[in-house]
Amino acid sequence: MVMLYYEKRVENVIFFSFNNNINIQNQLHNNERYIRQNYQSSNKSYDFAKSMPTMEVIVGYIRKDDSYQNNVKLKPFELNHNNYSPIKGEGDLGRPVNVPFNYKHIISKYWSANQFNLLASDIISVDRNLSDVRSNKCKNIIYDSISSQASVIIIFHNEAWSTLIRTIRSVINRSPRRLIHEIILVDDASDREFLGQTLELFIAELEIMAKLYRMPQRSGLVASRLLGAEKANSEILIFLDSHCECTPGWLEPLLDRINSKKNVVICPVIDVIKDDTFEYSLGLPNTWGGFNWKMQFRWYNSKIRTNKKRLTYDTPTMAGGLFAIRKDYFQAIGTYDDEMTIWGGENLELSFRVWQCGGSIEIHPCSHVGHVFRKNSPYTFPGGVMPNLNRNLARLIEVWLDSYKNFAYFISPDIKIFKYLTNISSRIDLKNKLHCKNFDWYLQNIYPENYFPNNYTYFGKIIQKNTNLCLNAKVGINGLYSQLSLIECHKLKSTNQLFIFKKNGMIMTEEFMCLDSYELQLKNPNIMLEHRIVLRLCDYSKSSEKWTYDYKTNQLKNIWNNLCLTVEKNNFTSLWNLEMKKCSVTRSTQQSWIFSNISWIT
Ligand code: UD2
Ligand code: MN
Repeated sequence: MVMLYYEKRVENVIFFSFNNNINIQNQLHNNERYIRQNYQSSNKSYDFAKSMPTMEVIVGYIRKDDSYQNNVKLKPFELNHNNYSPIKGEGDLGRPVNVPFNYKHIISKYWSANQFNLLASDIISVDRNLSDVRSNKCKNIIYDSISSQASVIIIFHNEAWSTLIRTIRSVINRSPRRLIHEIILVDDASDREFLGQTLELFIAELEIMAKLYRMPQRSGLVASRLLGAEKANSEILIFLDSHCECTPGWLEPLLDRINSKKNVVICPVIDVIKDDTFEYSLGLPNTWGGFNWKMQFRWYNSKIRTNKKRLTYDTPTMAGGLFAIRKDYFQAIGTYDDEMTIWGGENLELSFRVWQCGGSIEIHPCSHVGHVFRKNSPYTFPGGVMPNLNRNLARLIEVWLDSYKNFAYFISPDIKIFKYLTNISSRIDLKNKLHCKNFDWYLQNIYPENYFPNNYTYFGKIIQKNTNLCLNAKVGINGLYSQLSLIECHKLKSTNQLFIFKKNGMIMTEEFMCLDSYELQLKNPNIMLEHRIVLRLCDYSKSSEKWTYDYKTNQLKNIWNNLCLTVEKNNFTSLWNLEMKKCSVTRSTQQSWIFSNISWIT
């Protein structure tokens, strides 16, 4: 059944090429230069090693409101015109390209078509060099026992020319030839003209075997990757997004880990290629993947997950786009849920499945690949963004969340309707066949940092006793713009007022935020030190994010400073201030808190 389905798609196999040395790139790219001589990158000195690590990225996140998008519709000739026109040295070694102000309008015009700065990408050579960003320890490892080759699978839908080709060239330029069997491109029904014959001619000239398959109709990333995987002829599959750049030494660590462990999904460190300047920027070390209440993938790094016994470290989930896996293991574990359409959900689905069914997901700190992180999706979603995404998430939840299904629906009721519109029986059969463990096991053992209602005393509102005032957490992704306040309790169900009091004493809420207390550093030593309460990204190593609750006095005491959460009225603003004060019976009204347990189980 499944075979037939794909065979139908394969009718469209159109290309197969091998070893031809004529370089036709120049011929293909002698397009009109819209970037004139005066277009130069800034002379700002750039020291890669000293560059500040950044982790401002969002993956697996679609904004429902796209008000900040510019709505310029490009004319077909503009979309189909390939302006790749490299300027020598631009962006070399991952340096940023800074576009002069008078080009801002062009950048903005083309931005929505790709959700990145196409001008910057177009003046950087597709063969740009990148610095070797590995640690010395990584650089010194000699990989001489790797016995298998990889098929690198790159899927794309309406990718820009320069980003797609730079992805391919970076694989070729920075992988030992003996370790790459082939590059497989799968075009998910793009309609940009240069991705047609121009691309075919281009890959015909590549110095390693490259194949291009085309989906007959827009199907989404799962179906495209499945086709690529099926066509791959080597033992190991490596998936990449179509806007990546591999750095020196990226490949060997991935293959090496798979050599010693068969049932592993191994991911490189995903660094950031900035969407505006195309600067290659190192991500924070020890970053790992989790997910939030809405079942969106999230990066975290506040809790160190590195492993003393081996170089790779475990990650509860992966971002989804960049990973290596044995082909036979990929098949044994049930490839992808092939009813997931367009985009989203498949990364968590594969992550849960691999962990719950006996495998592992690991990140290799010695392998670095850059990815252009975008703040929004550039392409259309046939059928609409939310129907596609919510159906995928309903499938994920129905198959893998077990007793936590209702929690996910409690948080995102919009997803629930799709559970009735989609049939998951074949995936349940697979789960039974593989004897997979349940989601509670996964949360406790693989993702103990989770902020799901798991191993907890309370889940619900934190109310000031005898009032209608609730702790309110305004949370931002990666802790940005977060704020804790005491305001009127919401009647509507709002996640801002939901907290989990874990059995380990942590009070956590959405987006990995924790109630924490700290000492305010005052300049004047004669003034008494002040302690504050704050909403912070959970750290997991500090006693200041642990609390005890006294059932008799209803006081909430911080373990680190032994102070109690106290309400003070601000006489100037008439707002309620949250403070940390000595626990005392005389302050009982200001220090009494009630946890209202909310049931999400039914
Ligand atoms: C992340 C992943 C992405 C995928 C996604 C969740 C990384 C770096 N990226 O989002 O791989 O797991 O989360 O689903 O981990 N594409 C198609 N057809 C489509 C839509 C997308 O071929 O209908 C291609 C697209 O050209 C790209 C890849 O799929 O090469 C991933 O799409 P994306 O780059 O928009 O996803 P991203 O990086 O935001
Ligand atoms: Mn991507």
